[in-house]
Amino acid sequence: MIGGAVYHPSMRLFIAILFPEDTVDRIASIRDSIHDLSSSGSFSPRENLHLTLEFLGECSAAERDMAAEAMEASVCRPFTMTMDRTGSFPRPDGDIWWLGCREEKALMALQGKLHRELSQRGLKLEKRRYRPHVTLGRRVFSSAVAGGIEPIVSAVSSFSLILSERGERGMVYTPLHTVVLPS
Ligand code: 2AM
Repeated sequence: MIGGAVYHPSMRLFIAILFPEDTVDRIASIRDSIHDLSSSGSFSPRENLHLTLEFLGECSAAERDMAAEAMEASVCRPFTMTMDRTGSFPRPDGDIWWLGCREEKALMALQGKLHRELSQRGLKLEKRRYRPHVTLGRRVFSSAVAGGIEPIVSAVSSFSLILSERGERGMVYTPLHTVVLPS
């Protein structure tokens, strides 16, 4: 205790869909084709590929527990989702490259429900409209051309609360809590 203050450790959290291995293979191969046409960039390692449903930022242990509760309250049936295009956002220090997800009903319904359950519990959330995407690389200088891809259809059978920490070799993501969708 310093000056009467209680020390509350905080952790950077987000909620995401993690993909089955065959989907990760396909996403990684698209990432690699952009990488091969790039002079530089920081590309997401295979184990970090995910679709964020909600970014929570720095949270206390109590907020982490409320987030897990909100996740349990958002349970839905398993569904499929589709990734169908690449895109890039220009940045002066190199572009952000992503894989775009179709805004399908089941995916958007899960995100909407989760958003409401989290905000009802007082968690502070992003106000921007949700645009589902998988980040493939940052600070990328590339001659790759963004556009449509052969759609990747992936089964969603769970979603996870993930701890984000800066490791010696980049970001390390650790699932803390996973909700399995009952079929
Ligand atoms: P991004 O890939 O588009 O940056 C972990 O950082 C995950 O949370 C990433 O998928 C990231 O999306 C997402 N995220 C959303 N808002 C964020 C923010 N303000 N800061 C960091 N990550 C954010």
